[in-house]
Amino acid sequence: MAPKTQIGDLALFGGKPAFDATLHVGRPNIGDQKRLLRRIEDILERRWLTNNGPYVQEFERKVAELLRVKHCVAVCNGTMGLEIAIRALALTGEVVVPAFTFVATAHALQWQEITPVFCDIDPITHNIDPSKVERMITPRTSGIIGVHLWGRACDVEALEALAKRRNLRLLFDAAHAFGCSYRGHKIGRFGDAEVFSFHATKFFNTFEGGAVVTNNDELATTIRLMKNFGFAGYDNVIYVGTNGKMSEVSAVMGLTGLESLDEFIAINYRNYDQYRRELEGLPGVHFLTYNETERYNYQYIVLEIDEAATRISRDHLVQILHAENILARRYFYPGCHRMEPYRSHFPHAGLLLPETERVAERVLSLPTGTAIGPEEIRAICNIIRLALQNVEAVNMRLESSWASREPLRGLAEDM
Ligand code: T4K
Repeated sequence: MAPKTQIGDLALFGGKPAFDATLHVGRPNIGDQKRLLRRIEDILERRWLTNNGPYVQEFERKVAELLRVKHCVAVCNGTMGLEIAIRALALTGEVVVPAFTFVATAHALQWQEITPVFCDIDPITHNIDPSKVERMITPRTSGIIGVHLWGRACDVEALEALAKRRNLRLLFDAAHAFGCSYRGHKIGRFGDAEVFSFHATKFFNTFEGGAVVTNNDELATTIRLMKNFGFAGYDNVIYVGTNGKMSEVSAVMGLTGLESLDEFIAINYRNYDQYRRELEGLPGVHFLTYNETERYNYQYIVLEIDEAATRISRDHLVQILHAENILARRYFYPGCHRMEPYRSHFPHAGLLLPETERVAERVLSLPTGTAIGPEEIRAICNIIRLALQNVEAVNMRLESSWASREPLRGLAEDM
């Protein structure tokens, strides 16, 4: 692929898009297809499709072993995992959560008429700031949910100490953190429970799916009952429950993916490393940093665009990339507190969330995973470099397009 050399080559300004087919941030990783299909044939022959089938049991066993945690309860998606864990922990009233997360974290509470109380983040880690949690606690607070955003662990020690001191339950939304560690231990054993997402867009997926993991025997029993309508045996319902079961076909996708887990992570790391090297030295472009002593899955390539230094906004950069068929995402803009119903419930929440608001204006996620390779990454970085190194000319073109009211190609619907 020939590199673009002048801004007239950018698709937003009339050039040919760099890619004919769209590059996505959440392109699924798929393990050994033959093994997967053999397992699916086996499911069909056995005619056992769901309801705690043998593959789900094997998947739960293998995940628990991998994470060195006592219990893994597989569920149909991460959101349902959160909802069930929240209910099993008997959370009520208010729960402190970060606003800088995917909206499912907040919705899992609101869905059960529990109020998410949004807490600000640490601007470096993007995770909930334990020093700000305490002031959000009221007599109605029953728990805290930390989110290990981008797979980087929360300050678990500080949150555990705070939860203990204030007699609160502590749950972790570990949707991004499968395979990652905190102080040398795989994420999965912390707080009262942790919840993973195995959605198609996660580096490890079960089509749709998730898991609640815990070392608490009683909690695990409750979660198992709740995900299966509350059945404690044939004809015996002892809880209000829901249908949160993982199907056999999801479980075999998971079992097959587990066999390629190290390879997925190695490719994600290779991609991360290439992006970092190719964009190195661009003023105002910051990469997530990782602690060399921990393990990560590197599933999100997250940049922070500091407009004061780049002199082009994150949104204009996204627009330039979209025009090239590079579907960069603004995860997690604009923050849960600016989405409904929270925006209406707490119209001034942003005043207490300055770091969340600042980071949400700057973040940009780029495509990665097994669906792309070094050539695509080189082309993406070439476009970013070209735009940022010719920022004055780019801004002039953008301004004249606005002035003449020409619709700009590649403008995302919500910009
Ligand atoms: N907590 C956190 C912190 C989370 O990030 C999430 C989910 C949850 C909880 C809830 O877990 P789940 O209930 O989802 O298991 C996506 C995912 O749907 C969502 O799972 C994920 N976080 C979130 C960060 O990203 P969207 O609305 O951005 O998805 P969408 O449809 O725009 O897809 C993303 C990109 O991936 C697109 O460019 C298309 C591409 N894609 C998508 C699918 C489904 C593919 O190429 N192939 C596919 O099969 O939320």
